[in-house]
Amino acid sequence: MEWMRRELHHRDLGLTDDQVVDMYRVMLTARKMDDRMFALNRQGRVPFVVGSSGHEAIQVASIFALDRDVDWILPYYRDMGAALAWGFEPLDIFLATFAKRDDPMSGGRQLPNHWSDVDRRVFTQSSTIGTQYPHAVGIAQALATDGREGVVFVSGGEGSTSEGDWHEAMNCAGIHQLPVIFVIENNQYAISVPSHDEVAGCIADRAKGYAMPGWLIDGNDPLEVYRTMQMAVGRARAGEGPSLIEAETYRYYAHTSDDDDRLYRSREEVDEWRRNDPVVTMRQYIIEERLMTAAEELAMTEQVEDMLARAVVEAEAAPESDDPYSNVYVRVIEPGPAVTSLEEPVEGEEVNLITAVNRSLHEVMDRFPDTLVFGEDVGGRKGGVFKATERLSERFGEDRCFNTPLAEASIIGSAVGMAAAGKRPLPEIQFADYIHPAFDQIVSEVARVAYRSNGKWNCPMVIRTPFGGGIHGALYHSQSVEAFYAHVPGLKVVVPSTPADVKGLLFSAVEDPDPVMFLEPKKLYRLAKGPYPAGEHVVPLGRAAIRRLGSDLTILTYGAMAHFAGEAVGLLEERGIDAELIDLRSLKPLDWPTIEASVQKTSRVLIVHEDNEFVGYGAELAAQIADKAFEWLDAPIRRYALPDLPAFPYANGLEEMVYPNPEGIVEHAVELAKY
Ligand SMILES: Cc1ncc(C[n+]2csc(CCOP(=O)(O)OP(=O)(O)O)c2C)c(N)n1
Repeated sequence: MEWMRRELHHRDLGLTDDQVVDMYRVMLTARKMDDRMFALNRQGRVPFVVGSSGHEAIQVASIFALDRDVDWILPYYRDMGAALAWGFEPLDIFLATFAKRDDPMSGGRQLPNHWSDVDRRVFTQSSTIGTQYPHAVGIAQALATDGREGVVFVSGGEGSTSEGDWHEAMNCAGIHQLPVIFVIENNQYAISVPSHDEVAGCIADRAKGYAMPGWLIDGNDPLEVYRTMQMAVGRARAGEGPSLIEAETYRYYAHTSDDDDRLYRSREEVDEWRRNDPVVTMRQYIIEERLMTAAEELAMTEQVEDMLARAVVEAEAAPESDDPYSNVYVRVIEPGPAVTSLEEPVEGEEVNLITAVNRSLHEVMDRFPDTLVFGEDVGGRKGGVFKATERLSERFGEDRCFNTPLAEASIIGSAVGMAAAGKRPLPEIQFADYIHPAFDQIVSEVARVAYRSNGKWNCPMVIRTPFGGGIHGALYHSQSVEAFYAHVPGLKVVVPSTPADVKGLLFSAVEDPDPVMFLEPKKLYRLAKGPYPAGEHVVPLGRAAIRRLGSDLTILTYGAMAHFAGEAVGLLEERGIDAELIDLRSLKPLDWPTIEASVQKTSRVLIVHEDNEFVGYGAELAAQIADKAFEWLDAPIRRYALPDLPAFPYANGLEEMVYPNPEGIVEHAVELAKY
């Protein structure tokens, strides 16, 4: 391997002598910190560390090209140099390494090096490879929409470019020509997988396909890094769009303290790369250029080492982390008093559910100027496959209601970034059946932002999606997904079943600081009609509605089944059975007091939903009732739900055989009442 002589001079790039010395100081600090961290790990004082040694040039010089007052950064776990250059204090980094209470990034909840700083626009990172890229795009989209200043820097290893999130984010950044700089630190391995088993062709070349320039550079040369970043930053600030930089580099430590790199690379190879050690060559440059004398450099090294030694002592002595509970939600909704009567009837024009969705979106966008509505087919004149977003683009502009590429992970991932940058996103997933590619973004990112940043960041958004069967949508247009998401701490889940509840719950969801899954039973889009209240109408999250008062048994349900159960209770009445019907509306948080009061009154419970019975949402209801209200029961808790089938089959008659219906509800209720 031939290492090229450096041909660049810092003054030609507009860097002052002091800036170059400063750059070197940060690179040196990163290297020394790494050495300390691995030493602490070997001494058994910290359980896990991730190294950055070898990457200092690409990390530190990149940041020097940015504006720390307006730009945003999303550095990945290996970016110690970037973090230090951005202004993270070594003490804070050591507090995170020791996972102490005062770790400002996560309060000891995350592994070390998961950067986060709300004041300095460093968005909280997870450990999931690649998920940060759509976040960066969403932040840039928010900045562009508002005409705000700022460039977004996002980095990752070459392995991360194999993830779909990376491609989706590159595509989206290219489509909108957003001010994002993708920096790929290609250190030749993704854990043990060499880059030739990871990447087909050249990463930088992929930029062309996403309508942006791509540069392949020596990532160990800080001046080359700085020069390339200057070009990328210049483009972004001038509104010329995104850039991709692939920086060839190498890591000197193993992947993490848990990895044994002798199993996949030779000492000779490591030594060869050490001949182009960015810290060593930068030191040579500084001395050759007479920016410092050797004695001054030695004094600087000692000073850095002293400072780090003190930071380690202080961090190790700091109080332990002791709070695993807080910040799952930004707003914890405490259970209210039990609902024991019917709601006051609402007044308004009679509309169907889809009209209510459309009208509510119009009202919400009108009321909250920071809301954005987007998804597949939602923009333009079409206004969604169900017309839920009809005329929103026309009324509020294509900046606030727009089409996205067919890429669910990036629809949700970019919403995370928009929320981080102060917007209230309302992403739409066209059918719940197609939400699965976004599962990772919803579960690992959206739901955890508040918890993992110890409450420093939140992720307010309303994810709307039509779900459920009964419309001959077959296996891929009739799935129910509520159980997947109700299972996830950090999410709230609602299912409206009347036009009035659509409006009331949507306003509550948009005003809530936490992410809300807003599941629309599409069977009811045209079937369910009811008054749409004009003016202020809010249905609080966590409050069920009693649709019929009764004393013989309680039917617990939601969504389309609330509608069918409404028919069933009429039929039951004819048979002399007085059923109470509870429409849960809010699956998480759950209105337990209302359920409990009803069970105490009726002593019999039938749970109805169209999702699978096995580990369905009803299983949780049944478990809670058995657990907390067992003494009140006079009969086993019954469930009426989809058997263990993958959604509803298409052919005439097949769906009807398994889709829960009013007659089936009656049958189950009669049997239960007789028990
Ligand atoms: C989605 C996902 N899959 C797998 C992992 C486990 N994992 C952690 S780091 C890593 C390799 C990443 O390599 P690369 O992106 O090249 O970055 P590097 O660590 O080399 O800097 C893997 C597979 C993960 N964290 N996330």
